[in-house]
Amino acid sequence: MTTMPALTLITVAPTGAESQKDANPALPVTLDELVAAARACQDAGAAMIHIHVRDDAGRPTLDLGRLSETVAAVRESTDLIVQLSTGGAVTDPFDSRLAVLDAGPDSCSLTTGTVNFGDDVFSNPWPFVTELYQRTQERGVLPEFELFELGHVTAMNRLLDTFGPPAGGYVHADFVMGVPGGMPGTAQSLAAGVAMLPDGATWSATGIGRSSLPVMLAALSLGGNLRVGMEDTLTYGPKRPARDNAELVERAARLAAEAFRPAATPGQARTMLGLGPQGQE
Ligand code: KMH
Ligand code: ZN
Repeated sequence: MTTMPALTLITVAPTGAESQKDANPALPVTLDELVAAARACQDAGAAMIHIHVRDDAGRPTLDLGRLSETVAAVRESTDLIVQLSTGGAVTDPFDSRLAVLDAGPDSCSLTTGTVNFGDDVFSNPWPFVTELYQRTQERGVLPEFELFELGHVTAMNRLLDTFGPPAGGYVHADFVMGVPGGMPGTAQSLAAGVAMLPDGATWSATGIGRSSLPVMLAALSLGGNLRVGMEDTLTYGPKRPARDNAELVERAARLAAEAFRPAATPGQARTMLGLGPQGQE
């Protein structure tokens, strides 16, 4: 029988690259809004934050100055593990996505393959994936393998077989489920993906839109960790907009506590993921 982990790592993905404030005014797009959301989410039980930044017009950007300023501001105000998106928006060029590591995050997302993304394509060709992975190894940045479909698990395993383990030795993955074009946000597909992970890997899962709650419950029952936030869903339930990111984190922490796997503090999460103290990975 599989032993359940004692704690649940909760990651908040507060902004993303796809939504605008007209869809939900609580979406944090300025630096002040992002830092306020980060603080509230830490208080609610988050230990890690997955960050996309916006420009002055609220559009997604990978501007390095803004990314660096954001990493510093979130570290100044919280103890959260700071993860920057290297996925960016579907329009972002590969060189800007690689340069995200120059902003010095604790962790970065790393999607291991291309996937249809609604009407668009989220492009992750193998040479880009291998270059990004090797840069994380050189810089000592923890990659979070973002897996949108089962083939991405195969590609992650190929990456590990070819280039060896991540910096720090821990394999951490996140199943992003229910994207139109990716794997469905169901317990069945999550169980299939988890069965393909290497021994000892830690993982979280998130369901886009209405698959948020089914994926959360399935992840808890399979011993996984949780990602929630307004990057993935702007609603709390049917026809009920989310009050803010903290409300989504509060629910995740409540369900984790009910499963007798309470939310990990940022310090406990750092130990779970083999990270050193803040800013010293
Ligand atoms: N915005 C999506 C195209 C990531 O952050 O690494 C990609 C994404 C994944 O959100
Ligand atoms: Zn993202």
